[in-house]
Amino acid sequence: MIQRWLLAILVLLAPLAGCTGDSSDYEKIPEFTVLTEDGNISNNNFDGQAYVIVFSAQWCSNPCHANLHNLNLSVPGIDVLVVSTDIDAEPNGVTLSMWKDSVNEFDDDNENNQTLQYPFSRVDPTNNFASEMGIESPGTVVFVDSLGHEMYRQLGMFGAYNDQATLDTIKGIWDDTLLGSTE
Ligand SMILES: [Ca+2]
Repeated sequence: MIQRWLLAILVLLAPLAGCTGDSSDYEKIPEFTVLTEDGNISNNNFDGQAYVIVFSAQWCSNPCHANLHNLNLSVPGIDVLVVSTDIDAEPNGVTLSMWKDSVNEFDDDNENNQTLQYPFSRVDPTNNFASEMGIESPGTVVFVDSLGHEMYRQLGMFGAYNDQATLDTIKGIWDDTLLGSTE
């Protein structure tokens, strides 16, 4: 009787102990391939380095534009992959490069006018990376450490465009991502 009771507890605890496949509290993001106008990008392109994935879409201006520009204002030069969650290659006729242009125009009237160097991509409809991540809509930012663990997930806006507290928050998240998960 006692043994059966113990077994039940162990069965209940097993998924909690083994869910990440390693000793980290953070889960690895799934293997992925996304499509760009110049070819595919996959996990392998970021082997051994921390990076950020911005899930967005051609038709997402708020919070997506401010988040993208705040990322580059806060931590310029880091690797950021922009992914459209729309399975349509050109929603409303907007290509990936047209989309990138419109994101870059967002701050053209500001003193900190930027031209983002991030690759703009879209999910592969036959192997939808965003869905695998549980992301069904744009406006989500995921920070990935050098071992491929999801360290932080931002839903919606970090904060107002070019707001110093917001930029400091992003910097803190990135610094934690560089430190990585404890193994
Ligand atoms: Ca600009």
